[in-house]
Formats: sequence, structure tokens, C-alpha cells
Amino acid sequence: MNTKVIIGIAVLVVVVGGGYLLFRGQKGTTQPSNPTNNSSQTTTTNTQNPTSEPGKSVAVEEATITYTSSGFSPSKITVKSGGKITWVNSSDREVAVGANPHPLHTGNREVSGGEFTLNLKPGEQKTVTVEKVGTFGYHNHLNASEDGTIVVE
Ligand SMILES: [Cu+2]
Repeated sequence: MNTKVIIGIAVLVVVVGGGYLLFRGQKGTTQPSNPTNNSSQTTTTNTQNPTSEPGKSVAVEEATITYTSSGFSPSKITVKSGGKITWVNSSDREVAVGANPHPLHTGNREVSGGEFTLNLKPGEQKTVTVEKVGTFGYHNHLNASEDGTIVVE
């Protein structure tokens, strides 16, 4: 009888103890898998950034193009259809924004507020709305070598 009881207790200890070790073992296996998940999330985030880069610039609702003595900046912008472009003359001379091609300006005159040229004296600014979708060039009609591109999406 005593021997059977001792064997029974020994079996219980082995089963319970083994089960505890097994449980700890599983926990130990679960913990390293969390950093693996985190690193895969980081990888996903890194993948998303290069994905947005081939699209170059993201279309915005409102953009500002500043004219200085060195020309228009940024030289290329992307805005949403129905978005607004604010022209700012930060130079010390007048600028006349015209749609390409120079000198006829037969392109998208939305960029110049529907006018042949959008004229800004030093320090002035004007906002126009663009709706036609496409890629449109513009230039300074007073110095046509100064130009830029507006992409409307
Ligand atoms: Cu022109």
C-alpha cells in the first residue's frame, strides 16, 4: 500500500512538474515570436515609404509656388483637381505667370487665373483654382527661361 501511494505521488509530481515545464516552454516560445511580429511590422512600414516615393509627390489640396530671383519654387507641384495654387512673388521684380507654350499661352490658363498672364508685383500674391486633370507647364512671360510644372490629379 505504502509503495503504491509513493509511486502515485511520484507520478503526480512528474505529471504536474512536467506540465509546468511544458507550459513555461510554450510561454518561452511565444515571447520570441512577438519581436518577430514587431520586426515584420517595421518591414511593412519601410516598404510603404518606398512605395509612395515612385509616385514622387502626393497630390495636395493647396499648394504655394514662390517666385524668387532664382525662379519658381518648387518647380514641380502636384495638386488635386479642384485644389488651389497660391502664387507668391518674393522677388524684387514683377513676374507674369503664363501657361505654356510661350508666347501664345494656349495651354491650361487655369494656372494663371484664366488670364493671358497672372501679374504679381513684388510682395504680391494671388490664388487660383485648377480643375483640369493633367500635366501643365508654365513660365514667367517676362523671362520665359524661368518655368515650372503643375500636375493636377
Ligand atoms: Cu509667355
